[in-house]
Amino acid sequence: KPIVALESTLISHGLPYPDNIKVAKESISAVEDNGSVAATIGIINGKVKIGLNEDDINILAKDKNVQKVSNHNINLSIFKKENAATTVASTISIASIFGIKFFATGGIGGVHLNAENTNDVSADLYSLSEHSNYVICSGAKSILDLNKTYELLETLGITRIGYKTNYMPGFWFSETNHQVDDNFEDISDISNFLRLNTKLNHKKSILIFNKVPEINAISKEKINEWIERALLKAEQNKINGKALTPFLIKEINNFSNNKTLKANVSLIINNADLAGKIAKNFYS
Ligand code: PSU
Ligand code: MN
Repeated sequence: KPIVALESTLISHGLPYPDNIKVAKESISAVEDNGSVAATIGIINGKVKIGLNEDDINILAKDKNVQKVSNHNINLSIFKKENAATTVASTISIASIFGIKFFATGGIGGVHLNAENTNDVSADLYSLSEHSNYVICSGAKSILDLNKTYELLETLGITRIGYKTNYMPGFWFSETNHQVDDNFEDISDISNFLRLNTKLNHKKSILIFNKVPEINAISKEKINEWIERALLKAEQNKINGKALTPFLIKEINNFSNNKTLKANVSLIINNADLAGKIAKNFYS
């Protein structure tokens, strides 16, 4: 069936209330308007749920104690019967168990800036290489070292294709200077390629890059300025580990007068829409 998995960390930790509720709901509608089925994944009272309902989404969007779980700590939230939101890494781990191939998100995690000193590399990259999901995203988040992220994707055997783009997108900005492995101009060609991959039993994920809608794209120069300010603040406040990504995004939303938030909202829904279209085409 054309099922598209959606993650929940962007609801709990990526976006402020009430934008997070709007994005969660509109992403589901975007998938379903294309004839596919949306399955938002998260953990409610220690139970993994595939297909969060409105009440579940409200909990993850509003409750202050929601944990952010990746592959290393998801077991603990289940054990402690917590409410928890799944990242790209843990969402695709769960989706894979149940044979859900498609997954849409905003931007994946990756190699952080200054990773040569901190070793902070998102588990998203390794999870993508351990599973064979088809992931629609706008590249990796702008706050990361996108050069190193691009290279590590290649090293890990993850195919990077563009939908109407020759370059890997930069999340809030349209294009990095990193060439995609191939650019596809239409959805049926992407489906054909993914069908072949399924036949080949290719064991790694495939990233399908979709640019932020043009009217909400921000210049790379502006973004880099905000990132520098946010990184400085993170260092001063000794923010690290799983708190770093949400902290940086929040700070930059402030610096940008919510321009980045607007871009983030629009690209997530746009990616859900494309995922709904590709999944529908793939299974028909
Ligand atoms: N995309 C967004 N906002 C987010 C995230 C992605 O637009 O908040 C989340 C995803 O859940 C991703 C996670 O898996 O950030 C990466 O966190 P970390 O760098 O700690 O691995
Ligand atoms: Mn990290």
